[in-house]
Amino acid sequence: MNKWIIEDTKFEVNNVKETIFTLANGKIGVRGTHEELFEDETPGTYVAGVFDKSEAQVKELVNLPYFWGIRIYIDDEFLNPMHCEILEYKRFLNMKDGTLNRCLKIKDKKGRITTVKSVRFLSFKDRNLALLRYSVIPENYENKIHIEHFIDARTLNLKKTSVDKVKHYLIKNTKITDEFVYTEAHTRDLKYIVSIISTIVPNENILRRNLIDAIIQSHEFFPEKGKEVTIDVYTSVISSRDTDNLFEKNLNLLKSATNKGFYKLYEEHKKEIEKLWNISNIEIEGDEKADKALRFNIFVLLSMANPEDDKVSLAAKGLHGEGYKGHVFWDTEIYMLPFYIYSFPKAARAMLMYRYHTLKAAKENAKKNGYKGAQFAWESADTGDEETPKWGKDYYGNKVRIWTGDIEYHITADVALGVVEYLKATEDWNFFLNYGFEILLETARFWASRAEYSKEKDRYEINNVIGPDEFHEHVNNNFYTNFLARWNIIKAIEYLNIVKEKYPEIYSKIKKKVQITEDELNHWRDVINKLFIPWDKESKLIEQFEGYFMLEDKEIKEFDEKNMPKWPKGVDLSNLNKYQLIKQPDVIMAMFILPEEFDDETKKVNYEYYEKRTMHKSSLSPSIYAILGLSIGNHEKAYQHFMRTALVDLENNQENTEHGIHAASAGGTWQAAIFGFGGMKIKENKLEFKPWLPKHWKSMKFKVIFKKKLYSVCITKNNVKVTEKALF
Ligand code: IFM
Repeated sequence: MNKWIIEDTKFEVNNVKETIFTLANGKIGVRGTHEELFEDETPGTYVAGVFDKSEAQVKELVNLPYFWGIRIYIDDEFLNPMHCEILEYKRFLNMKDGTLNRCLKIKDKKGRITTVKSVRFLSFKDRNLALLRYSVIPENYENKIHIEHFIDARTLNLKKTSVDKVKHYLIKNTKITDEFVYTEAHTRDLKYIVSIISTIVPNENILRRNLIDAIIQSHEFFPEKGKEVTIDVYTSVISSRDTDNLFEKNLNLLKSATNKGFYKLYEEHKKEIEKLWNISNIEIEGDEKADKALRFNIFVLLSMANPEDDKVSLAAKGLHGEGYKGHVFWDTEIYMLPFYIYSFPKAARAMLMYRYHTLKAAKENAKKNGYKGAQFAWESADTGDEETPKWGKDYYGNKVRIWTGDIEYHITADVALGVVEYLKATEDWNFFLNYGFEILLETARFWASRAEYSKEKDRYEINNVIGPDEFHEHVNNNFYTNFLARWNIIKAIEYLNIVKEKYPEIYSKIKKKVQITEDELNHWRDVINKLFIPWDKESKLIEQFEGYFMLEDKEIKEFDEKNMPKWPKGVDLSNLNKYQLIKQPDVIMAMFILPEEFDDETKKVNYEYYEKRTMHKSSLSPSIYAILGLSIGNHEKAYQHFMRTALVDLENNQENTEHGIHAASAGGTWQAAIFGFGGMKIKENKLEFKPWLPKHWKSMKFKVIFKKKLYSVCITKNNVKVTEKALF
């Protein structure tokens, strides 16, 4: 088993594989459809940050023209592989160099045998560049062959749905010359422009045409029997997010790419991706399945980030599909950010800068809802405005109101947590003092205004919320929300004191900018002291929210063939509010995030209670149980949860991988490896490791960047070896 290769051996249309074989470089994402683009495939071409609304409920990441289309004609007759006998087929994603490769040998109805080979990549060096090499071998005939490259502008968002499909762009300014084809997709109401320019090498014998919904450039060959003919398709994609001067800029980019040539571009790309792997690769010796699955999740994480663009962040489904419409959730800060903090801090900073750039929208959001400070949107797109759709479907397919955008407030504290975690591990005070601090203060201010004072109980409460467990809506005093809200205010005051002492000038500047008064700080202190946290320290068991323990109790007893929980008998899926069953960790989530705040016994008691009631209906769930399980010594289950999260897409265990990758689960998988099995944490400003490896694991090796230094860690059964390495 090659540990860098994800293989496909069955030639078919399969929307799940399209997600798994997606290539993305943080700027562009292209789903792994076959080059021919078959009828039932769901092609997806996305550019980070390019959104549009038009008839959709909310803004969506636009599905742009598909630029990697190829068709072969033998004597002007289309050779459709779907109508041929498949003699050989292999497609593989090479995670090491970020290429998608395919080899297909087919026999058509006339007995002609043709081998077609392709390799494609999105450059990690020049993120605008997309390269495709396509070769044809007429194995047993000598006829005229056309290899046609097409850019398909028929793409739609949510193509397979009956009512939600939307065409988000119009094609304009198309130019066809002897040298290239050029086109622009103009998004309909947000007016982003995406410019696509493409050419074929060799550039002789090429016919270029503009059809109604496609541009084609085709190359005519007369090859000898058994002789391979090849074209290289160079495509450059930029958008009005990059420049105003789209045509000239893109033409120059294309020219410089063709001057370098395919091989040099590949080498440059490979060098960049190798640099990333040199830091982020994790090796597990003794468990090939876990080793490869973990690597795939890291590959996904590497594919999504662009350290050069701080006005976009990571979507819940990556650049890999249209699930959740390309929106950014708490998934980024809580699940994915730690990977970047410890392996790719520049990308982590860019993600946090996205929150800084959307702070204005978060402040407006708070104001609109009657609060102070900054309330980050539950789902956000380009501007940071709230983009959660109001309507969705329940488990029976019935139309239901979605309340998360209105009342799933905890994201505001999650963003603040991301800022603090980043600072702790990087000591990037420049970021903190100029941007992060303001986020921390404005989010604390939000919580202080969101907490309602009950005179009767002489306490603050946060009522009518949704916590991380989204089965329960409109609950009062959700443990996670209240705990994190209080933490957020405590941290803001703590850092105010640190900044006051260490950076007095910045302190005065910020105090003025944010306009914090002593009265306000006194109010914050009052909220810290009196915010109700539903935690009975005697029993150790924490109630997820007020009234949770009164709900009907149904424990999970059965699991399906993918080892995922089955609904207990008799559960009404349209009224999950009434059971203690939960979708994903909530109390346990707080313990994962702030582990120092809970003793081992409390963690154990709560883990045992909630684990039996967690349906893992969100892919965000298993990784947290893996990590918590390890911290309390529940090793066997921890491994099971780790494999669930690591295989979420490779085995499609949530049964929705076709809609895009589970990006948070990818981050959670990394965290389960490093914080869980590796037992890594920051203690007294230093890294500490308390590992535990499953019986069959011989070793786990990884690297992390901590406070601008690179450390290589090798964990075996009886030893942890940490070595400092040079950081380039
Ligand atoms: O943010 C998550 C949420 O926690 C559960 N539902 C899916 C969202 C996006 O991944």
